Amino acid sequence: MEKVDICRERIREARRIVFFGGAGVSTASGIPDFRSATGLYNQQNDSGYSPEYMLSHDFLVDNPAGFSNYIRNNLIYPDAKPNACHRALVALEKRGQLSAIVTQNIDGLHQIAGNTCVLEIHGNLRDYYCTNCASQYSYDDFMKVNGEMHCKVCGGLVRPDVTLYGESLPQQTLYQAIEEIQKADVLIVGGTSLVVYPAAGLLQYYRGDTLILINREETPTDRRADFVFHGDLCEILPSLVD
Ligand code: CNA
Repeated sequence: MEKVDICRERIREARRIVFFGGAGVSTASGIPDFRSATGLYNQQNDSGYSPEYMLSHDFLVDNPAGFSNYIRNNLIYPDAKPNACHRALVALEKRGQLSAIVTQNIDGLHQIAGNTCVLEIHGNLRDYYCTNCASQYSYDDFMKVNGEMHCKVCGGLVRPDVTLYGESLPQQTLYQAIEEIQKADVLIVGGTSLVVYPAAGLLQYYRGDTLILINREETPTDRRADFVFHGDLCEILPSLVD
C-alpha cells in the first residue's frame, strides 16, 4: 500500500486526532508566515529592529506605540478567510474524530471556519486587555487608536492577548494541549517550521504510531515522524481527510 493510502486509512479509523499547526496553515488565506522566503522575517523593514525584537515583551515595554503599530500594520489581516486546510479540519470535527487543534496561530481562522476545539497556545488578536487593571477591550477598540492604547478605566497600557517573545505560554491552555496530545491516536502536524520553543517541544508528548508531518520545507522533526509530506497543506490535508 502507498504511504498516502496508509495515512488515509489511519485517519479514517482514528478516534482522537489532534492537529498541531502553525503559520503555514494560513498562508493560503493571504497571511504571511514568519520564516518562508516571502515571510515577515524576510520582508524589508525600515525600523532597524528585528521582527523578533518587535514581537517581544521588551519592545512592548520600551516602545509601546511602535509595538502597537507594528501589530496593527503587520499581523492583522481583517479580510482573511479560511482556506481548504481549515475546512478539512472542520470536516474532521464534524465527523467526531478531531479532539483538538493546537495552534500557534493568532489569527482566529480556525474558529471562523467553524472549529470549536481550538487551543491557542500563543493567544490571539481578538482580545485585548489593560496591563494594569486587566479591563478587557476588543479588536475594534484597538484598531480605532493610532500608537499605544490607554485603558479608559485606569490609563494603563492596553495590549493584545498574544504571547510575545520573552513571555510564558498561557499555562492552562498549555496543559490542555499536552493532555490532548498524550491521548491522541493520530497526530497531524502542519505548516510549522518547528523551531519555536516551547511550542515545538509539545510533540514529545505524543505516544502513538501515526505522527503525520506536512510542511513545504523540511523541519528538524522530519526524522521522528512516521509519515512526512513535503508540499502544500491545502492540497495534502484535504486529500488525506476526504
Ligand atoms: P514559521 O516559522 O513561519 O513556519 C511556517 C512553516 O510553514 C514554514 O516551514 C513554511 O515552509 C510552511 N508553510 C507555509 N505555507 C505552507 C503551506 N501552504 N503548506 C505547507 N507548509 C507551508 O511559523 P511557525 O508557525 O512555525 O512559528 C510559530 C510562530 C509564527 C507563532 O508564534 C505564530 O504566532 C506566528 N505566526 C502566526 C501567524 C498567523 O496567526 N497566521 C502568521 C505569522 C506568524
